[in-house]
Amino acid sequence: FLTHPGDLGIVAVGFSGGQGKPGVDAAPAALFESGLLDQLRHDLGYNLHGHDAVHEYADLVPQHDPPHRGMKNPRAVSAVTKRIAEQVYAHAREGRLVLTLGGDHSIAIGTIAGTAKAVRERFAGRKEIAVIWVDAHADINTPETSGSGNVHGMPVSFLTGLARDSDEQFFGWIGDEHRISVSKIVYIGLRDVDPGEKRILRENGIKAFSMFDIDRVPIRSYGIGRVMELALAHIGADTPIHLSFDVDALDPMWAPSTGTPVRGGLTLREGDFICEMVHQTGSLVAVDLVEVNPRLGPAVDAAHDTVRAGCSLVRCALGETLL
Ligand code: B3U
Ligand code: MN
Ligand code: MN
Repeated sequence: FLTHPGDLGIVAVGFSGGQGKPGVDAAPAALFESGLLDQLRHDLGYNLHGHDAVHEYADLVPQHDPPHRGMKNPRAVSAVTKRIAEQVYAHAREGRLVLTLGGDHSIAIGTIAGTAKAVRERFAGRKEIAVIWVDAHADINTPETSGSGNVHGMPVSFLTGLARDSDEQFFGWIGDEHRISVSKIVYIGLRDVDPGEKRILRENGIKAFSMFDIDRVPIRSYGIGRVMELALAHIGADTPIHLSFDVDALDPMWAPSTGTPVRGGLTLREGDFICEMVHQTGSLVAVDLVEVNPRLGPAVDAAHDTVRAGCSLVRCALGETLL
């Protein structure tokens, strides 16, 4: 009801400044090399737009970028995410479903800001997007609660307005039209949440399904099927959905090549199922796949396996398993 079925805008982001490990910027090229674009075009039948370039945003990354409020590379991340917001907005305004391939998770500041703005405009301010954030981490630190200073651990706090800065060069460009309310976020897959983040989640009543909730042991846990029912019920019908999928939500068994792997995660099948359920709603307006780092991993096959898992998640979100 929202997007032109079949038109897919792609934003390939070769950026790693939201965290410290190089290589996550090489993910879009690795996903393309493994055949993702052909799968989307030929197997799923999408018309692709914007897929011919991997953006590196070198013109936006300053030589000297000292910390601000403890944030590392603050000017670069702010400027790059501002540009990504414009790119995603431009696709969404044309009625395209938007697929963003990261890059680290700081880029979701841009992708979600872009879809939030486009959906507000389309519905004359009467509709807000919901965000399904699939991740081992909550990424809701403020600059002040963060222990690492890495902005990929902060995107949700900037997007909800829990963190703000009046200076344009430090995310001051984020306006009300870009923001989402805390009631419209649902987390799935959490298992490595900082003490300060737990307090933020609790104080703001944010809906979160941890790995405990997903567990297959039928004691107090729901299992992934019930978790998805509850997550989608929380969002409500007829709400445009932005799916932001951090590959580290998957167990390192399936996605070892990522900056901060955490054991005890989702199986690939559970990850695919989340994506399938979101696709089935018919309300999907944007998908992010982030934190694939083909330069990391214990074994030779690690990067290959992780890229394959990433492609699978994207295909499921875009409707591959519909018969
Ligand atoms: N919560 C920690 C660790 C972390 C967040 N996101 C990832 N790791 N991938 C932090 O740095 O804020
Ligand atoms: Mn993340
Ligand atoms: Mn994560």
